[in-house]
Amino acid sequence: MQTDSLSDRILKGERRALARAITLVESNRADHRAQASDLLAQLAGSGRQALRIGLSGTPGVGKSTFIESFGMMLTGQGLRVAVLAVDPSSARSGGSILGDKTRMERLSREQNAFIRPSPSQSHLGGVARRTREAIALCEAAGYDVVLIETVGVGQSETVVSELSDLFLLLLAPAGGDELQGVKRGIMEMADIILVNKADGDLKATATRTCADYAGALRLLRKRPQDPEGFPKAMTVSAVEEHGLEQAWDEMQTLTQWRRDTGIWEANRAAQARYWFDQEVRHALLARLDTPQARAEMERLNDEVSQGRLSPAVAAGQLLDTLG
Ligand SMILES: Nc1nc2c(ncn2[C@@H]2O[C@H](COP(=O)(O)OP(=O)(O)OP(=O)(O)O)[C@@H](O)[C@H]2O)c(=O)[nH]1
Ligand SMILES: [Mg+2]
Repeated sequence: MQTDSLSDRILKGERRALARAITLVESNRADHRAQASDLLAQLAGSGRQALRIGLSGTPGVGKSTFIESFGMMLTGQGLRVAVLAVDPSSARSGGSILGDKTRMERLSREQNAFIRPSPSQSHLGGVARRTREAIALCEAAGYDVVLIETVGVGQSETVVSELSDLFLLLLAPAGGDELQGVKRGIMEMADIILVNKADGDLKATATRTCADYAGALRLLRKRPQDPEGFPKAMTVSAVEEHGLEQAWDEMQTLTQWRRDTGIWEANRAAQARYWFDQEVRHALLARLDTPQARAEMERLNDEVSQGRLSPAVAAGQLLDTLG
């Protein structure tokens, strides 16, 4: 495959080239990895940056519906929108991916939109790297907004928040009891909480839920990355397309403030350091996963279990053989 022409086509914003490049970064084949690295290196100088928006929410809260409505609103304003999904677990079946395609039917037909369903599950480190590289490709292809969706299952929120400039938490209207159900750590990551389904019979409950979360957010420790009034909670209806423009206004206000204060750049720099650290750890673990290392570990295991070596000394010997 000629990565040269592929990079040209990506820079021109060709969606098929972008899709092919993402397939390349998702591949585990060594020759594909090498091509992907070349390609990313060629595109690194494009200087293009998108607003990266992470979006999390429990199954059925309306993530797909929201992305479709919100994405349509953005493309309606002339913006180019890419949608990526992070799914580190096997929780999502193939059926849901098909479901997403039908749910995002309008957006998937939109010229200025690019939708990439989540690749099949793998370990979190692999997913994070592939998503990071896919984001870089979307930015080089000139997308203005990259939406990164994840289903709220715990660890994947951390990955997504470490990949995004803004983190949205989508919640459903609920009684007061369920407020406790959102883990504090996830609340602390949110820049904006959107209580979806604020329509029809659910509208009053959604308004109440929103007020509850607004109260809960005020109780959290103030974060340096927030101006007055953030993080905030708002109601939206993805189906009736209410509140989407207000939500977008708030996202832009927050982004502008963070850019003006230098927090935006500092956040990206901190994320780069975080991923560097993660990559080093993963690479070190991968070295334990070779036949030689496994055989050596097996041998040392016996020594340790028979009391001939202490665990610490055996570990030291093993690490020495890794070089
Ligand atoms: N009333 C109402 N229903 C909504 C709204 N948004 C989504 N729904 C409904 O909620 C259900 C789930 O919506 P999805 O968009 O598939 O939710 P999701 O979060 O993507 O779900 P998963 O992909 O399974 O995690 C569907 O029946 C939607 O029609 C809304 O704003 N109002
Ligand atoms: Mg969905």
